Amino acid sequence: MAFEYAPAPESRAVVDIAPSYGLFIDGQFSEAAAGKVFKTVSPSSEEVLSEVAQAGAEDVDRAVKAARKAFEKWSALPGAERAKYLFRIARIVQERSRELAVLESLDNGKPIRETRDTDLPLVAAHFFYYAGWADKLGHAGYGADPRPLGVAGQVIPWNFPLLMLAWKIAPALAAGNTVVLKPAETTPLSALFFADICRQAGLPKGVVNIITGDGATGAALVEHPDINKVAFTGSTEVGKAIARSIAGTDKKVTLELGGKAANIVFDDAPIDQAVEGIVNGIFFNQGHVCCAGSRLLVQESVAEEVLDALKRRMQTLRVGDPLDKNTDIGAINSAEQLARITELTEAGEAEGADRWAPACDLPSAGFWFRPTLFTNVTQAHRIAREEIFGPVLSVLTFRTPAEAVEKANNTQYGLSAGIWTEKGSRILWMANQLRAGVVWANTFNKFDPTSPFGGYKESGFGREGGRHGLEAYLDV
Ligand code: TXE
Repeated sequence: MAFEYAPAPESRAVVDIAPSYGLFIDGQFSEAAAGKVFKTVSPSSEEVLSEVAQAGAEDVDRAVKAARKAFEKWSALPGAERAKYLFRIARIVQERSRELAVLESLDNGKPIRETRDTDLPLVAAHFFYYAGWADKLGHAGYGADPRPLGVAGQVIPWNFPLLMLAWKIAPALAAGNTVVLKPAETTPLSALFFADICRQAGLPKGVVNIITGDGATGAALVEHPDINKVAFTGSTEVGKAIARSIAGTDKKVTLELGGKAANIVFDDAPIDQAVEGIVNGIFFNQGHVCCAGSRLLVQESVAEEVLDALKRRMQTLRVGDPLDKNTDIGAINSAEQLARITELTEAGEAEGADRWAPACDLPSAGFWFRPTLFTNVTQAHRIAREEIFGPVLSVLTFRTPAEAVEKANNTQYGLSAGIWTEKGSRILWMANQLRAGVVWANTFNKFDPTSPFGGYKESGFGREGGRHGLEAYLDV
């Protein structure tokens, strides 16, 4: 009898979620001035996890004032002192990573294997990395004494809640700024747990403030006159609205927006390895990834072979309970996102593309979507142009490298791309031709705190990560 490895599901009991949370302002949790709250639910069960304060303009103002007051002392601290706090935060994240991984999987819906093995290690790595810069800003290549910008207003999405927080808070603090951060309305909990980590690390009050709320809260933060820097990750539509709203002010801004990445497979690529890369490219994190490889461009001569292997592999993907260590694809983050994915996939069928998905049982409660493949896709189809932000892959073919480049670049976006080939010279040529901020070769969705990340075209501007990520928080 074949032995099937079935580890026990991760225990929900490792995380203690309070029935309600306030806003974290000036080192204290407090209710919103208007007393408003909203519920955060687990997308895999629709269970209400907690009730969270809904910040209004008055609360935003209080948080910005706290950050402004804290800025004077924080920016004047020697870099080595700021580094100590960041190192301490990184270590506490490591110590509490099991608890945080379960929390993130509950609130977001992503598989525990991903929160445990990808999100949490990267969160700690970003704090360690930027801690290392805090006393070396004079050596970053921006002059002997680069200055922090002041108070940063940061708005993050729901797809990597804690990791997006780390991308934004770690470089801001290392450079001497203070922050007011707003997590997304469907995933506020890990940011609130992070507030507790700041207290545990003894971070001076007001250096990090967490305000929970919706788009209106985000807009109030971005438009607050005493913010010096806006950092936003989210939809291209909201990114453009933010750019318009701060035009004419002296606020600095970085925007990390949508994508429609091409994952390009040449006929000399090792097929099995490429298939793993295609699967990782689009099904990692349910495809809720701005740099997801959502368009597969496969060379015509191997298209049939690649698609056969891909379908076989997709049949083995397990969709279900995020806390089950066997799960490959978790829950879709919200009913709204599920509706968006459903609408676009229906449009794909209506426009004449062929839809395929492996048979699999989906849980009755919660928000779910089968891993889905579209063939017979043309560049004019909506599913080839618009960001679906779900586990849905659109397949196109090409004959020559030049045609691959032309198709890959035929998009309003320019965040990432992947190339699968044995030829080093082709990788270098393609990487130079592709209008994408990140180009992966024979891998996909690899992240590292030392590398800058960001987009061309409507995928946004500015870079996060690496030395360039520091520049976004310095007057140079
Ligand atoms: O994004 P929003 P949504 C894309 C993806 C997805 C679509 C919609 O295609 O299907 O966007 O997702 C805050 N001023 N991405 O509706 O609305 C909001 O509260 C200031 C790609 O969730 O952009 C949340 O905290 N802030 C993306 C954050 O912006 C505002 C990740 C993102 O929400 C605001 C997420 C306003 N006017 C979605 N309106 C990526 N680049 O990774 C909303 N917000």
